[in-house]
Amino acid sequence: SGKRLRVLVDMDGVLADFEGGFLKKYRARYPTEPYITLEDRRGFWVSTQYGQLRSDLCEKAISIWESKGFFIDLDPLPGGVEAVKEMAEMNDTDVFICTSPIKHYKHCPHEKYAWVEKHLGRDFLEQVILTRDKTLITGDLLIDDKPDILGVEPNPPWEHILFTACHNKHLPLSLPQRRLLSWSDDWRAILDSKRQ
Ligand code: BVP
Repeated sequence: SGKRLRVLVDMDGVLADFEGGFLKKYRARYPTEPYITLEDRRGFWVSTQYGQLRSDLCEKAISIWESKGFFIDLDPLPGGVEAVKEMAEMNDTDVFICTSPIKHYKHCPHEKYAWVEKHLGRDFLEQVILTRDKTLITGDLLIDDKPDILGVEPNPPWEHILFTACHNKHLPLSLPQRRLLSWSDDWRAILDSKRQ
């Protein structure tokens, strides 16, 4: 009963393993440079932490995700593709993938669509939203690993569910924010809690 539930699901760090893909390609390209293990990652911005390690490593980090093949090669995070497919099959439920492309647009937007086609199928391309400002998108839930999701709309309609990632797992939860620890966690209960 009631209206349909609209779920927005982030891509990098929620469906696609951005951090793992980054570290693997960074170490392959810069084998003699220092790096930050996933255990030691802090803060959403990889480039910021690498810049703190040594200032020239900021641009070396950026060179990795600006390279052709970076986004399409990202591995799916465990259970994410299956969860999104199951969600999309649920009654009265609409699922959209809501992701921010990098400003270096040569490869990223194309590869994000290609990743969705590869892992979720061609029909799922209908569900892709590329935006740099997620506060403009309406929905009931936004499942995202970024702790602070800001934009021009001061009161976004969605509830942000913080998806746990290597960079945010030590953060104290700013109440009343809820977390999804992984796709093995009870995402169905979170969806049910928002149904009318
Ligand atoms: O396209 C991703 C990677 C990029 O920002 C986007 C985050 O999208 P959402 O997950 O919020 O949808 N990105 C960029 C940088 C540094 C840029 Br300078 C970074 O450190 N981490 C990161 O994810």
